[in-house]
Amino acid sequence: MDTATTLRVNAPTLAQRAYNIRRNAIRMGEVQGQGYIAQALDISDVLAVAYFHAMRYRPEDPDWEERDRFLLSNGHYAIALYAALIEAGIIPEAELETYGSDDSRLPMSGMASYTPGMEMSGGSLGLGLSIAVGMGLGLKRKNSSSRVYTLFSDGELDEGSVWEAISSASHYRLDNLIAIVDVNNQQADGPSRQVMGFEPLVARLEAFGWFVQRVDGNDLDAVVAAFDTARTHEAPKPRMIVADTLMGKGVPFLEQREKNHFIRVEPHEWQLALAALDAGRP
Ligand SMILES: Cc1ncc(C[n+]2csc(CCOP(=O)(O)OP(=O)(O)O)c2C)c(N)n1
Ligand SMILES: [Mg+2]
Repeated sequence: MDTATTLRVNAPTLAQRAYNIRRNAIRMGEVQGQGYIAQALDISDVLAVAYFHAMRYRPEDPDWEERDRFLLSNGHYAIALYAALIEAGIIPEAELETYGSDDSRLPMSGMASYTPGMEMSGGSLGLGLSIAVGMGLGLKRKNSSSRVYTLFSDGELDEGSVWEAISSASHYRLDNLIAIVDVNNQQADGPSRQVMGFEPLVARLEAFGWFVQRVDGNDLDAVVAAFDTARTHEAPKPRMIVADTLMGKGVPFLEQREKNHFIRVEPHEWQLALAALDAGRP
């Protein structure tokens, strides 16, 4: 067995990566005692596939020109992205303890100027897709083979700017753009479909000229297949992955909690959350 083969055999599986991302997020949540934990748990499988299967980047050089870009539009999911960036070795694990504190590089809402690997500041919702369109266009004009990945949330589908970006991405035939929308059916004011209905989402996006796949965003095999197809599909269209997810995924008592948008967890519950996650450890 050569060295490369040995490394591959010993590399953590995607399921282990997703577990580690969830664990990092819970540990950061404990530092503040509250936060967007349920979203971090629902999107960890997608982030594991993005960072450990699909994307091209150099952990030791986050600004490497040839990297694929990952734009987090829903800035309140920063805790999830930090958890993935720590697992990817872009941010040292020790910084986890500083989450949300003064002078930390890990503020509660993502700031591109503070955090290595954070490509945009996304606290004001509805902007990421527009920025991704501009970046995708710019990369094409430079004849770059880098791709732009962007994650946004179902609550952002309420915003007109998102639909403008959806129009312009297909107008410019941005086949280097892969967008993922987290359909967890939750937003600040209640269940997303009740606040502002968006179904039939696949048909709508297809009508706007996108290549669309819809998957269970917590089924790693399905997510891998969707990312692979998004990368290799030949139509000159932007690609959307509609990921249906379960808030709190992996921690049963958080999966069942109502009003999961922003949770406060009692001090003793963090250890229970880690224990519940451990019970399903891959
Ligand atoms: C432009 C803008 N409007 C309102 C907010 C306040 N806000 C923060 S998170 C959020 C909910 C957005 O929906 P979603 O991301 O689907 O919620 P989640 O799935 O995280 O519960 C809102 C309205 C904001 N950050 N930006
Ligand atoms: Mg949501």
